Amino acid sequence: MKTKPFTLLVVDDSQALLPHLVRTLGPEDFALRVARSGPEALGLTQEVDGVLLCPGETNPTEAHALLEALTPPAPTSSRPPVLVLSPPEDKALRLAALRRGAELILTPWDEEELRLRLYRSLETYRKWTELHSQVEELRRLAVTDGLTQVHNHRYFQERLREEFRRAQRYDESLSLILVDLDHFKNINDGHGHGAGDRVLREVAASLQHSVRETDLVARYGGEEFAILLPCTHLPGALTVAERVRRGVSDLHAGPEGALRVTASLGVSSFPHRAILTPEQLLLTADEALYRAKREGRDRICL
Ligand code: GH3
Ligand code: MG
Ligand code: MG
Ligand code: MG
Repeated sequence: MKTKPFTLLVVDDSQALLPHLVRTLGPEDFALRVARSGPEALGLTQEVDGVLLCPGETNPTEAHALLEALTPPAPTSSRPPVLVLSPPEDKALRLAALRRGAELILTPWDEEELRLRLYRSLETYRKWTELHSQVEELRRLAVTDGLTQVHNHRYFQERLREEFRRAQRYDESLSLILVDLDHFKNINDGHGHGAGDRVLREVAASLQHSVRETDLVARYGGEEFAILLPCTHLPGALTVAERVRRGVSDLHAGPEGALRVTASLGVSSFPHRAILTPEQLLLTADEALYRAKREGRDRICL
Protein backbone atom coordinates (compact mmCIF):
# COMPACT_ATOMS: atom_id res chain seq x y z
CA MET A 1 0.00 0.00 0.00
CA LYS A 2 1.37 3.39 -0.95
CA THR A 3 1.61 5.75 1.99
CA LYS A 4 0.67 9.37 1.50
CA PRO A 5 3.56 11.73 0.73
CA PHE A 6 5.26 13.52 3.59
CA THR A 7 4.66 17.22 3.82
CA LEU A 8 8.00 18.94 4.14
CA LEU A 9 8.30 22.59 5.04
CA VAL A 10 11.28 24.17 3.31
CA VAL A 11 12.46 27.32 5.03
CA ASP A 12 14.50 29.13 2.43
CA ASP A 13 14.46 32.89 2.24
CA SER A 14 16.37 33.03 -1.00
CA GLN A 15 14.41 30.24 -2.65
CA ALA A 16 17.54 29.41 -4.56
CA LEU A 17 17.45 25.77 -3.57
CA LEU A 18 13.82 25.12 -4.19
CA PRO A 19 13.87 23.93 -7.82
CA HIS A 20 16.75 21.65 -6.96
CA LEU A 21 14.93 20.20 -3.93
CA VAL A 22 11.77 19.59 -5.93
CA ARG A 23 13.78 17.55 -8.41
CA THR A 24 15.74 15.67 -5.74
CA LEU A 25 12.88 14.72 -3.46
CA GLY A 26 10.20 13.94 -5.99
CA PRO A 27 6.44 14.39 -5.62
CA GLU A 28 5.83 10.68 -4.90
CA ASP A 29 7.32 10.90 -1.42
CA PHE A 30 7.34 14.60 -0.60
CA ALA A 31 4.88 17.43 -0.90
CA LEU A 32 6.81 20.63 -0.37
CA ARG A 33 5.60 23.75 1.35
CA VAL A 34 7.73 26.85 1.39
CA ALA A 35 8.27 29.53 3.99
CA ARG A 36 10.31 32.60 3.14
CA SER A 37 10.64 33.89 6.69
CA GLY A 38 10.89 32.66 10.25
CA PRO A 39 7.43 33.83 11.32
CA GLU A 40 5.88 32.26 8.24
CA ALA A 41 7.65 28.98 9.04
CA LEU A 42 6.52 28.95 12.67
CA GLY A 43 2.93 29.37 11.59
CA LEU A 44 3.13 26.25 9.46
CA THR A 45 5.01 23.75 11.66
CA GLN A 46 1.86 22.13 13.03
CA GLU A 47 0.69 21.30 9.50
CA VAL A 48 3.79 19.49 8.29
CA ASP A 49 5.69 16.24 8.91
CA GLY A 50 9.12 17.85 8.97
CA VAL A 51 11.08 21.06 8.46
CA LEU A 52 14.13 21.61 6.30
CA LEU A 53 16.02 24.72 7.30
CA CYS A 54 18.22 26.15 4.55
CA PRO A 55 19.99 29.02 6.24
CA GLY A 56 22.39 29.62 3.32
CA GLU A 57 21.49 33.22 2.57
CA THR A 58 20.09 34.20 5.94
CA ASN A 59 22.22 36.17 8.36
CA PRO A 60 23.58 33.93 11.15
CA THR A 61 21.66 35.59 14.00
CA GLU A 62 18.40 35.02 12.19
CA ALA A 63 19.29 31.41 11.42
CA HIS A 64 20.00 30.73 15.10
CA ALA A 65 16.86 32.45 16.32
CA LEU A 66 14.77 30.47 13.87
CA LEU A 67 16.43 27.19 14.80
CA GLU A 68 15.65 27.85 18.47
CA ALA A 69 12.07 28.76 17.76
CA LEU A 70 11.58 25.59 15.71
CA THR A 71 13.04 23.33 18.39
CA PRO A 72 11.46 24.17 21.74
CA PRO A 73 13.36 22.20 24.40
CA ALA A 74 10.65 20.80 26.67
CA PRO A 75 8.20 18.17 25.41
CA THR A 76 10.26 16.19 22.93
CA SER A 77 8.85 14.52 19.84
CA SER A 78 5.59 16.51 19.85
CA ARG A 79 7.05 18.69 17.13
CA PRO A 80 8.09 17.67 13.64
CA PRO A 81 11.77 16.93 13.10
CA VAL A 82 13.99 19.77 11.96
CA LEU A 83 16.84 19.16 9.53
CA VAL A 84 19.43 21.85 8.93
CA LEU A 85 21.44 22.28 5.78
CA SER A 86 24.69 23.73 7.03
CA PRO A 87 27.98 24.59 5.37
CA PRO A 88 30.77 22.64 7.11
CA GLU A 89 32.57 25.84 8.09
CA ASP A 90 29.63 27.16 10.14
CA LYS A 91 30.57 25.37 13.32
CA ALA A 92 28.35 27.53 15.53
CA LEU A 93 25.27 26.56 13.54
CA ARG A 94 26.23 22.89 13.47
CA LEU A 95 26.65 22.77 17.22
CA ALA A 96 23.46 24.73 17.85
CA ALA A 97 21.54 22.31 15.63
CA LEU A 98 22.89 19.27 17.45
CA ARG A 99 22.21 20.83 20.84
CA ARG A 100 18.61 21.47 19.90
CA GLY A 101 18.06 17.93 18.68
CA ALA A 102 17.95 18.92 15.01
CA GLU A 103 19.58 16.80 12.33
CA LEU A 104 22.45 18.10 10.27
CA ILE A 105 23.05 17.75 6.58
CA LEU A 106 26.30 19.26 5.41
CA THR A 107 26.50 21.18 2.18
CA PRO A 108 27.20 20.47 -0.57
CA TRP A 109 24.70 17.69 -0.11
CA ASP A 110 24.45 14.43 -1.88
CA GLU A 111 21.03 14.07 -3.45
CA GLU A 112 20.39 10.48 -2.49
CA GLU A 113 21.64 10.99 1.05
CA LEU A 114 19.47 14.06 1.51
CA ARG A 115 16.42 12.21 0.24
CA LEU A 116 17.02 9.15 2.42
CA ARG A 117 17.69 11.13 5.56
CA LEU A 118 14.61 13.25 5.11
CA TYR A 119 12.54 10.18 4.39
CA ARG A 120 13.73 8.26 7.48
CA SER A 121 13.36 11.24 9.76
CA LEU A 122 9.84 12.09 8.66
CA GLU A 123 8.80 8.45 8.64
CA THR A 124 9.99 8.03 12.23
CA TYR A 125 8.07 11.11 13.31
CA ARG A 126 4.91 9.93 11.55
CA LYS A 127 5.12 6.52 13.25
CA TRP A 128 5.74 8.19 16.57
CA THR A 129 2.67 10.42 16.26
CA GLU A 130 0.53 7.43 15.25
CA LEU A 131 1.74 5.50 18.25
CA HIS A 132 1.19 8.52 20.46
CA SER A 133 -2.45 8.85 19.41
CA GLN A 134 -2.99 5.10 19.91
CA VAL A 135 -1.62 5.39 23.43
CA GLU A 136 -3.90 8.37 24.06
CA GLU A 137 -6.89 6.39 22.82
CA LEU A 138 -6.00 3.41 25.03
CA ARG A 139 -5.60 5.74 27.97
CA ARG A 140 -9.09 7.11 27.30
CA LEU A 141 -10.58 3.62 26.89
CA ALA A 142 -9.03 2.46 30.16
CA VAL A 143 -11.00 5.04 32.16
CA THR A 144 -14.21 5.07 30.13
CA ASP A 145 -17.36 2.97 30.44
CA GLY A 146 -17.94 1.39 27.05
CA LEU A 147 -21.73 1.65 27.05
CA THR A 148 -22.30 5.16 28.38
CA GLN A 149 -18.96 6.88 27.65
CA VAL A 150 -18.79 8.39 31.13
CA HIS A 151 -15.94 7.30 33.42
CA ASN A 152 -15.82 3.71 34.60
CA HIS A 153 -15.96 2.24 38.08
CA ARG A 154 -12.23 1.78 38.47
CA TYR A 155 -11.43 5.35 37.54
CA PHE A 156 -14.12 6.59 39.92
CA GLN A 157 -12.57 4.60 42.80
CA GLU A 158 -9.15 6.03 42.03
CA ARG A 159 -10.40 9.61 41.87
CA LEU A 160 -12.56 9.20 44.97
CA ARG A 161 -9.47 8.31 46.99
CA GLU A 162 -7.38 11.03 45.42
CA GLU A 163 -10.00 13.75 45.91
CA PHE A 164 -10.64 12.61 49.47
CA ARG A 165 -6.94 12.93 50.33
CA ARG A 166 -6.83 16.34 48.71
CA ALA A 167 -9.91 17.55 50.58
CA GLN A 168 -8.47 16.32 53.90
CA ARG A 169 -5.10 17.90 53.35
CA TYR A 170 -6.34 21.30 52.16
CA ASP A 171 -9.44 21.52 54.37
CA GLU A 172 -11.67 21.50 51.36
CA SER A 173 -15.16 20.08 51.01
CA LEU A 174 -15.98 17.08 48.83
CA SER A 175 -19.41 15.72 47.96
CA LEU A 176 -20.68 12.55 46.43
CA ILE A 177 -24.01 11.77 44.77
CA LEU A 178 -25.08 8.20 44.02
CA VAL A 179 -27.82 7.93 41.40
CA ASP A 180 -29.86 4.74 40.90
CA LEU A 181 -32.56 4.51 38.25
CA ASP A 182 -35.99 3.59 39.55
CA HIS A 183 -37.61 0.30 38.49
CA PHE A 184 -35.17 0.03 35.64
CA LYS A 185 -35.86 -3.65 35.34
CA ASN A 186 -39.30 -2.73 33.98
CA ILE A 187 -37.70 -0.84 31.08
CA ASN A 188 -35.70 -3.90 30.08
CA ASP A 189 -38.63 -6.25 30.61
CA GLY A 190 -41.11 -4.07 28.75
CA HIS A 191 -38.99 -2.70 25.91
CA GLY A 192 -35.97 -4.94 25.57
CA HIS A 193 -32.38 -4.73 26.65
CA GLY A 194 -31.43 -2.61 23.64
CA ALA A 195 -33.89 0.08 24.65
CA GLY A 196 -32.57 -0.18 28.22
CA ASP A 197 -29.02 0.36 27.00
CA ARG A 198 -30.11 3.38 25.05
CA VAL A 199 -31.84 4.87 28.09
CA LEU A 200 -28.63 4.34 30.11
CA ARG A 201 -26.62 6.26 27.50
CA GLU A 202 -29.14 9.10 27.51
CA VAL A 203 -29.25 9.25 31.29
CA ALA A 204 -25.43 9.36 31.40
CA ALA A 205 -25.40 12.27 28.93
CA SER A 206 -28.01 14.06 31.01
CA LEU A 207 -25.93 13.64 34.19
CA GLN A 208 -22.89 14.98 32.40
CA HIS A 209 -24.88 18.04 31.32
CA SER A 210 -26.09 18.67 34.85
CA VAL A 211 -22.64 19.06 36.40
CA ARG A 212 -19.55 21.21 36.02
CA GLU A 213 -16.55 20.19 34.01
CA THR A 214 -14.51 19.78 37.18
CA ASP A 215 -17.04 17.27 38.55
CA LEU A 216 -16.71 13.61 37.72
CA VAL A 217 -19.53 11.43 36.41
CA ALA A 218 -18.99 7.65 36.43
CA ARG A 219 -21.03 4.55 35.85
CA TYR A 220 -20.84 2.86 39.23
CA GLY A 221 -22.55 -0.36 38.18
CA GLY A 222 -25.51 -1.56 36.07
CA GLU A 223 -28.00 1.33 36.26
CA GLU A 224 -26.23 3.22 38.99
CA PHE A 225 -24.03 6.29 38.59
CA ALA A 226 -21.71 8.19 40.89
CA ILE A 227 -20.99 11.91 40.75
CA LEU A 228 -17.98 13.29 42.58
CA LEU A 229 -18.06 17.01 43.33
CA PRO A 230 -14.68 18.42 44.45
CA CYS A 231 -14.72 21.63 46.50
CA THR A 232 -18.48 21.35 46.95
CA HIS A 233 -20.21 21.46 50.34
CA LEU A 234 -23.54 19.86 51.20
CA PRO A 235 -25.87 22.72 50.16
CA GLY A 236 -24.07 22.92 46.80
CA ALA A 237 -24.34 19.17 46.32
CA LEU A 238 -28.07 19.27 47.05
CA THR A 239 -28.54 21.90 44.38
CA VAL A 240 -26.67 19.73 41.88
CA ALA A 241 -28.62 16.64 42.97
CA GLU A 242 -31.92 18.40 42.32
CA ARG A 243 -30.72 19.49 38.87
CA VAL A 244 -29.68 15.88 38.16
CA ARG A 245 -32.97 14.42 39.43
CA ARG A 246 -35.00 16.84 37.33
CA GLY A 247 -32.77 16.29 34.28
CA VAL A 248 -33.46 12.56 34.40
CA SER A 249 -37.21 12.85 34.99
CA ASP A 250 -37.53 15.39 32.14
CA LEU A 251 -35.87 13.04 29.65
CA HIS A 252 -37.86 11.68 26.76
CA ALA A 253 -35.67 8.63 26.44
CA GLY A 254 -35.37 5.47 24.40
CA PRO A 255 -36.53 4.80 20.84
CA GLU A 256 -38.96 7.53 19.69
CA GLY A 257 -38.30 9.33 23.00
CA ALA A 258 -41.30 7.49 24.42
CA LEU A 259 -39.76 6.25 27.66
CA ARG A 260 -39.77 8.12 30.95
CA VAL A 261 -37.50 7.26 33.83
CA THR A 262 -36.83 8.61 37.29
CA ALA A 263 -33.89 8.28 39.66
CA SER A 264 -33.28 8.10 43.39
CA LEU A 265 -30.27 9.95 44.75
CA GLY A 266 -28.17 9.64 47.88
CA VAL A 267 -25.89 12.52 48.87
CA SER A 268 -22.94 12.64 51.28
CA SER A 269 -20.46 15.37 52.07
CA PHE A 270 -17.06 15.78 53.64
CA PRO A 271 -16.23 17.22 56.15
CA HIS A 272 -18.60 15.41 58.50
CA ARG A 273 -17.91 14.00 61.96
CA ALA A 274 -18.80 10.43 60.85
CA ILE A 275 -16.88 10.54 57.55
CA LEU A 276 -13.17 10.00 57.93
CA THR A 277 -12.40 7.80 54.94
CA PRO A 278 -13.45 7.59 51.29
CA GLU A 279 -15.24 4.33 52.12
CA GLN A 280 -17.35 6.13 54.69
CA LEU A 281 -18.24 8.84 52.18
CA LEU A 282 -19.39 6.11 49.81
CA LEU A 283 -21.27 4.16 52.48
CA THR A 284 -23.06 7.28 53.71
CA ALA A 285 -24.27 8.11 50.18
CA ASP A 286 -25.32 4.50 49.67
CA GLU A 287 -27.39 4.48 52.87
CA ALA A 288 -28.99 7.78 51.81
CA LEU A 289 -29.81 6.26 48.42
CA TYR A 290 -31.42 3.30 50.11
CA ARG A 291 -33.62 5.70 52.14
CA ALA A 292 -34.60 7.55 48.96
CA LYS A 293 -35.78 4.23 47.49
CA ARG A 294 -37.69 3.29 50.61
CA GLU A 295 -39.36 6.66 50.91
CA GLY A 296 -40.87 6.38 47.43
CA ARG A 297 -38.12 6.94 44.78
CA ASP A 298 -37.65 9.96 42.44
CA ARG A 299 -36.16 11.87 45.36
CA ILE A 300 -32.97 12.94 47.10
CA CYS A 301 -31.90 11.87 50.58
CA LEU A 302 -28.84 12.61 52.69
P1 GH3 B 1 -35.04 0.01 41.96
O1 GH3 B 1 -35.95 1.15 41.79
O2 GH3 B 1 -35.22 -0.69 43.26
O3 GH3 B 1 -33.63 0.39 41.76
O4 GH3 B 1 -35.44 -1.04 40.84
P2 GH3 B 1 -34.56 -1.57 39.66
O5 GH3 B 1 -35.39 -2.40 38.79
O6 GH3 B 1 -33.85 -0.47 39.00
O7 GH3 B 1 -33.48 -2.36 40.48
P3 GH3 B 1 -32.67 -3.67 40.28
O8 GH3 B 1 -31.33 -3.41 40.91
O9 GH3 B 1 -33.46 -4.80 40.80
O10 GH3 B 1 -32.49 -3.85 38.74
C1 GH3 B 1 -31.55 -3.19 38.03
C2 GH3 B 1 -31.80 -3.47 36.60
O11 GH3 B 1 -30.87 -2.78 35.78
C3 GH3 B 1 -31.70 -4.93 36.28
C4 GH3 B 1 -30.74 -5.00 35.12
O12 GH3 B 1 -31.23 -5.80 34.11
C5 GH3 B 1 -30.65 -3.57 34.65
N1 GH3 B 1 -29.33 -3.31 34.10
C6 GH3 B 1 -28.16 -3.31 34.75
N2 GH3 B 1 -27.17 -3.07 33.87
C7 GH3 B 1 -27.72 -2.91 32.65
C8 GH3 B 1 -27.21 -2.67 31.34
O13 GH3 B 1 -26.01 -2.51 31.11
N3 GH3 B 1 -28.09 -2.56 30.33
C9 GH3 B 1 -29.43 -2.70 30.53
N4 GH3 B 1 -30.23 -2.60 29.50
N5 GH3 B 1 -29.93 -2.96 31.75
C10 GH3 B 1 -29.11 -3.06 32.80
MG1 MG C 1 -31.47 -2.04 42.89
MG1 MG D 1 -32.47 0.73 40.12
MG1 MG E 1 -29.23 -0.59 41.10
